[in-house]
Amino acid sequence: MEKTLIILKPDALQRNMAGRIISRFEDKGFQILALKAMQIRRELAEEHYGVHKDKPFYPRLLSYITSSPVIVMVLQANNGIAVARKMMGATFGSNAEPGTIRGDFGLSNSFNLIHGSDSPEAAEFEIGLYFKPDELLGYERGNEKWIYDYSGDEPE
Ligand code: 3AN
Repeated sequence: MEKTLIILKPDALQRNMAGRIISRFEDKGFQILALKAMQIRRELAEEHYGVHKDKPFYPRLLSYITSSPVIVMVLQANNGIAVARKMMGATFGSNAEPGTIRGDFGLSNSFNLIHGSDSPEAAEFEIGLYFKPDELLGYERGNEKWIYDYSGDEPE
């Protein structure tokens, strides 16, 4: 099972799309381990996007992500990082495939609705930025045994 940090960015909330995006992950079978609404402070955004510090789009990225509240979530699924990124689609709505979140909901080449961790290392780092360890819930879902096949050693 893999955890991933998902952020519903300011445009997702301003355009009233948060519920529809969360529903897609619920429908797919992801488990919500943590969820909160917050406004990202500049210092936190700088930590999160530090790898892009020298990119030309960095100042705009920071002002976008801090411009209005976001919803931050920790979601869990088998192979969850790759599955979530596939559901998100290519980085910008203008070229993301229909059927993906960005492909169905956006057109911008800057505002792109959602962030998802791109590796297990990034997920661990990003979850630590936004949540304390005791904010991640551990609970068994009633339908878990129908989301995966648990007849073997690992959920399939
Ligand atoms: P993704 O979100 O698909 O993982 P990355 O990791 O390439 O995309 O970029 C991280 C974030 O930086 C993107 N979510 C996007 O908001 C921003 N970004 C990337 N490339 C550009 C660009 N050319 N212009 C504006 N913002 C960009």
